[in-house]
Amino acid sequence: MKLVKTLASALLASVALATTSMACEMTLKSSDTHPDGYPTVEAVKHMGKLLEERTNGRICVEVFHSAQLGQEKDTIEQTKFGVIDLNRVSMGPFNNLVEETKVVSLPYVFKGVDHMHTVMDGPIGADILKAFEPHGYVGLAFYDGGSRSFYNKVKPIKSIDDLAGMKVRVMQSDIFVDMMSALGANATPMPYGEVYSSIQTGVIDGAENNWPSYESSGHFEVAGYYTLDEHLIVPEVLVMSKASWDKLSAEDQAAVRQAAKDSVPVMRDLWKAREKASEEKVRAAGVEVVTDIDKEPFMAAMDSVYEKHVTSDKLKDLVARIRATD
Ligand code: GTR
Repeated sequence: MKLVKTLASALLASVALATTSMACEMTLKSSDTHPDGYPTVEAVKHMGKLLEERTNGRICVEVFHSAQLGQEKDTIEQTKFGVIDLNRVSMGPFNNLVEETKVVSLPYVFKGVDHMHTVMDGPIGADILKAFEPHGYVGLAFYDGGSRSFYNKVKPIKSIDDLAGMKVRVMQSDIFVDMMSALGANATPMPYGEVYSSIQTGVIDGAENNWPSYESSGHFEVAGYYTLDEHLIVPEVLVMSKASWDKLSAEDQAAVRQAAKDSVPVMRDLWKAREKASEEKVRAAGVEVVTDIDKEPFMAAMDSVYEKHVTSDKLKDLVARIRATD
């Protein structure tokens, strides 16, 4: 009897599985470095749900979270070749590939998160999304990445002087390396997934990120000083492989674009809630947070970064347009 029951439930389970996979003619593979439940992961899942509903279950999305498909820089390459269909990454690791992404990765380029939203939701954002296409990607939507601040395990950073000689991990882009040099620190570009152990073993003293990443990565456990200098507000982007995109009908392409667009407000709500929850968790864990930091000297130190990286007319124009946006 027990065997019959087991066989029957196994049969039912396989029928259920077959029904789900049969319904999806196409399953788009999506990558994210963050764990399940993180706002970016949930936003892409939401996008997938919308797409599945709107295509009567023909097109589905499967999100591979927690860097299951690799670290961001590698997944960006795989996305170009269509091995990965969708990818949610920071714009930082795209800097050396898509020039236009550099402008939104410049320190203090935005006046705040609201300003970033206005810029990215408007014509400048539309131009940056389009800029991905000649490089093998279709830019679909921008997500929030909050503002990034420094954390380390040595001492509270209360002024630029405290950063002198510190070894700080940055995302893999020359802008961030030069940003750290301008602040008198030693930049160590490395993949996100290596940061925790590198702080633990002393390869680096600290890194920089937003509240949700500082919390979800566990970095706060090994680097207990966080200074809210908010030097970067780098939006995140959801791209699709141009190779995968070209396999879709015009109608399905429009459905993908719309579903991605519709996931943005959902992401922003999730983000706001997660920022608060992460801050609470980190503070409760006893992290020392420096809030009364004078940002002026940090901003002033960035001139050299702009001089070095904003050289083409295209980038100069984009920066000017961002600055002219209220
Ligand atoms: C996070 C961002 C990730 C990744 C990470 C990093 O804030 O969401 O996409 O870029 O930072 O520092 O590498």
